[in-house]
Amino acid sequence: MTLSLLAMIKKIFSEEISVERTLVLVKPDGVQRGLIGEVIARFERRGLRLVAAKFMQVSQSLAEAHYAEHKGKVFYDGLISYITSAPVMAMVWEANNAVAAVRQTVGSTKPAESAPGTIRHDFGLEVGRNLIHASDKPETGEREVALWFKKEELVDWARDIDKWVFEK
Ligand code: DAT
Ligand code: MG
Repeated sequence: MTLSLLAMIKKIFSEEISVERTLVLVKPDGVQRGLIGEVIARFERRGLRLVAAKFMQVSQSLAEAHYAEHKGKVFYDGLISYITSAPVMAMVWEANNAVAAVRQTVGSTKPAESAPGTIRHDFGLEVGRNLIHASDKPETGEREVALWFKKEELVDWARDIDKWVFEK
């Protein structure tokens, strides 16, 4: 009896749906290589909903705030100079369980190890030129969206096709 109750609880949690927002950046190499449209097309066709977008030059202070968790690591200085070296396309995408879905489409951190069909695999070779950023956890998504966008830049909207993408 206790076991089946546990199993039921597990099942409920594993199928839990949460509407999430995730920050996506087309990094300077992606912008320079003309891949903004390619990246947007992949998320659009997967069914995610665009909530905000801006094309911008990243300041030193924003770069440092965004990558604070990596301060002190050997690649930190290179990471900051890379992200501030040319404009980025910053976006917020929304869906049920958006964070995991977007990370899956993005691929793993090192392009050489990411799965075929992912953005990092299909367009990249090196970790220091991995084209794209995506929030890694729902809490990170919330923090990063708030860091990069003002509340009034986030557009709450529904699409006519939402019922054909989302079951609930
Ligand atoms: P991700 O971008 O997949 O979330 P991360 O948060 O661990 O990866 O690191 C942020 C960025 O830092 C990553 O996109 C590229 C760079 N980076 C991470 N690990 C690295 C490493 N071992 N050598 C060089 N750059 C690295
Ligand atoms: Mg990360």
